[in-house]
Amino acid sequence: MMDFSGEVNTRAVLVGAGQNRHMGELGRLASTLGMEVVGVVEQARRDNAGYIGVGKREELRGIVEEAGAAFVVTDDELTASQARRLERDAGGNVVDRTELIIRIFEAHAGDAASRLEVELADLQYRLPRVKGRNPELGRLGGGRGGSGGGARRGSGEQQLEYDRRVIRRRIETIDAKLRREKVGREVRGAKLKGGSTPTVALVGYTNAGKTTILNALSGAGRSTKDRLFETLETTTRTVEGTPAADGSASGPVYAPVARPVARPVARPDFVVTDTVGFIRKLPTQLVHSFASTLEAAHDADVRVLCADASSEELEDEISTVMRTLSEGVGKGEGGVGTPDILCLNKMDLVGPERARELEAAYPDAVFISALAGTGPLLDAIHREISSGRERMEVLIPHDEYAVASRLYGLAEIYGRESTEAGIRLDVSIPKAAGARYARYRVVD
Ligand SMILES: Nc1nc2c(ncn2[C@@H]2O[C@H](COP(=O)(O)OP(=O)(O)OP(=O)(O)O)[C@@H](O)[C@H]2O)c(=O)[nH]1
Ligand SMILES: [Mg+2]
Repeated sequence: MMDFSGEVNTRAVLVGAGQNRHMGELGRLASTLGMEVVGVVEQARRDNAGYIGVGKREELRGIVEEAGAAFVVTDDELTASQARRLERDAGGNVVDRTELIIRIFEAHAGDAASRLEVELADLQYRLPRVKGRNPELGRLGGGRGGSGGGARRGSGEQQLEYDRRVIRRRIETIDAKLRREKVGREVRGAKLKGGSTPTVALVGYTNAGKTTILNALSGAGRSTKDRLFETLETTTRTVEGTPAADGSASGPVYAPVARPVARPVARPDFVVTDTVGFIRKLPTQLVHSFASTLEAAHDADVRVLCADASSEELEDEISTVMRTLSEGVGKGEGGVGTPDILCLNKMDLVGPERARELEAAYPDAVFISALAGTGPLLDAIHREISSGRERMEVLIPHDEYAVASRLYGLAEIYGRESTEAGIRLDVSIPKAAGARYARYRVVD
């Protein structure tokens, strides 16, 4: 494995070919791994043999030598032969975009499951690229058995076959293990679904601020960093029902049903899930690392697409996320449902003119700065939650406080009055839970 830290030479030259180049992002990926970008070479046309044309490879060699670069980093995944040719002609250690992202995942993987997912991606990446110990030696070994073509088969090729077999076997073992874990997750998920607490999934491009939003909503202390793929596990936290803004939730506040108040005095709990960020040209080998992200998006009652409003590539980043949600990663399951809320974050970094542009371009979006507060997002989430809800008035006898406290967990409460017969509540609750409270319903 390569070591990008310490005293080693971390200088890298970036190379991009074809129309779909994103050198700024490639630079951020490289520096996330600790590389120092010392040069950029681009070509509008992609060369099949060596990624960039033969003349450009010459030019690249000059830049690599002059800068004393150790790495050449390409913006696309290369085949084994493209990488070999580029390395031969340009010098430096060729690292393609896929390997770069897999290495970042490897460096950031925190728990056993995500390490296993990354190992699988790494093996799948390496399988078609195994070079035997030294294939050239196979020719020298001479005819050890067999005739004709068989005469070429020497120790180099046998080693190659052996290496591939070992990799394939390890792939099968990990694949089986991850499959078993997925079934376990589904069973647990189905149990959770049995409850009526609404679920919210935060999805989006890497570095959009999803974890910062989760922390702001729930008071969790998950790590956030200005680097790509900081989060590699989905995490779920409860956001407790917000009490009334005026702090009078416990007092006798009551609004008549006939005159609905704009804001409920109490809101239900929900659970919010932070997920792994997406990126363009997402390596298909990482399909397992995104499985639980796609599951979370699929299972959620409310999907929030978080985006970095200050990004110059905002539109492209939103459409990358939309596409990944609908098509999946590699052979992964897509079609997980479209987002319910578009949340444009980091508005503190956006000037007033651009802000007006964004408001015109995304009229339904919620604009926040997660560092300053998530109020508008919280309102939007509760609005979405309520849309699957039913408004009713109930009277719960004083001795049935277990019923009342269960109701507090899932209801938006618009009015509350303590009467002799019990506590009278004007609530909105999930339609699915409506039947359970039918017998407390007050019909005037
Ligand atoms: N200025 C500003 N910075 C923000 C805001 N929200 C998040 N950030 C910063 O943006 C960086 C990325 O935030 P994260 O919450 O880690 O982003 P993420 O979407 O979870 O990223 P990944 O886990 O890598 O996919 C961090 O440095 C945050 O402090 C915001 O509203 N304004
Ligand atoms: Mg994160």
